[in-house]
Amino acid sequence: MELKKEKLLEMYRKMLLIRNFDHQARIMFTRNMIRGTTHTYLGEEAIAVGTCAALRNGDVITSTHRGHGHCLAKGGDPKRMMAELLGRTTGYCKGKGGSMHIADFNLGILGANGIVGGGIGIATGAAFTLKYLKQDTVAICFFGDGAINQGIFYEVANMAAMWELPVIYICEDNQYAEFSPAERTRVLNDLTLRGIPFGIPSQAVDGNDVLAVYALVREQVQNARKGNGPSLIIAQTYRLEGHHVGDAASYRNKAEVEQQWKKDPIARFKKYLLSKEYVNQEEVEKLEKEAQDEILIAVDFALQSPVPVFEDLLTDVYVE
Ligand SMILES: Cc1ncc(C[n+]2csc(CCOP(=O)(O)OP(=O)(O)O)c2C)c(N)n1
Repeated sequence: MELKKEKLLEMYRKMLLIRNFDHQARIMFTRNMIRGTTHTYLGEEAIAVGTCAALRNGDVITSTHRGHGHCLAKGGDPKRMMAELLGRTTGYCKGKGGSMHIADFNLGILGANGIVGGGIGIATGAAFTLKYLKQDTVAICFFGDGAINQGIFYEVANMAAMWELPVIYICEDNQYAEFSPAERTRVLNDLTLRGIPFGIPSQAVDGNDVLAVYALVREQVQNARKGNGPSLIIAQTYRLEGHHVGDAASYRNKAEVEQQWKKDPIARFKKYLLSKEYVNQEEVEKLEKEAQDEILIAVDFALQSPVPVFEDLLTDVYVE
């Protein structure tokens, strides 16, 4: 499938934004500037970016505790996201959510979620609403390979299939659920089997290949728009860092991680863009510098923004 140069470069730019965002978040965490923690999306950028590139306005997503990756891919503003991470009032949730709770309904970002599997029911409910309102838009549900073991997936999968809801479940199979490797959390390694009992078309894709992700998601989105119901995509990838920024990941060996770095989705896409002459070395470096600068501007914006005042502790956190 041939994509226009502008689209390809926009995809690369988004992947770079996510990588730089993670880099700055890690730095700020080590300087004790982030309360709690944050979970980097390092190595998984191709999934969020490939997926969101196949969407259009009106399509919605639900996300995970690695939410900033999905939100940036969907068009989220790095400034407001960084401000949220640092607990500032200019953040998406006025500084009360952190990276695990970013939402922007205007962009169709229905929320990142600290509850493992929490987005699965929300995306399915959103898909029901879209169908009920006779929209030809879809809901995308990002979740991890740990989350596919949660009961909620099996509760909603049957309903989604039965009612032919326009939802695409995208399982980011990064081989770990917190500190547990895949072989300790599943008997059958092939997660596409999880959709089969519900009659949900299920396919695996190389989650480090942004164009492969784009192609498969696009196909399934088109199916869903036509009313053909849900699908499950298992995007195979690897979490290049610890579970969260404070986790040194000493439970896995160096050789395994080094091997996986060779499949870095960003390096791979860059090589593709250069080899097909969509960009030359100078242009690619310019793009990289621009992404770096955009995130540094976001850091400055966040640091200059105020923290919430005590009097606002209870505003916006519940509905009367
Ligand atoms: C319901 C629930 N159980 C446990 C946790 C603690 N927890 C946070 S992330 C995580 C692992 C999730 O693994 P996975 O779904 O594979 O996502 P990944 O971290 O690999 O992206 C766990 C167990 C939680 N936040 N919510």
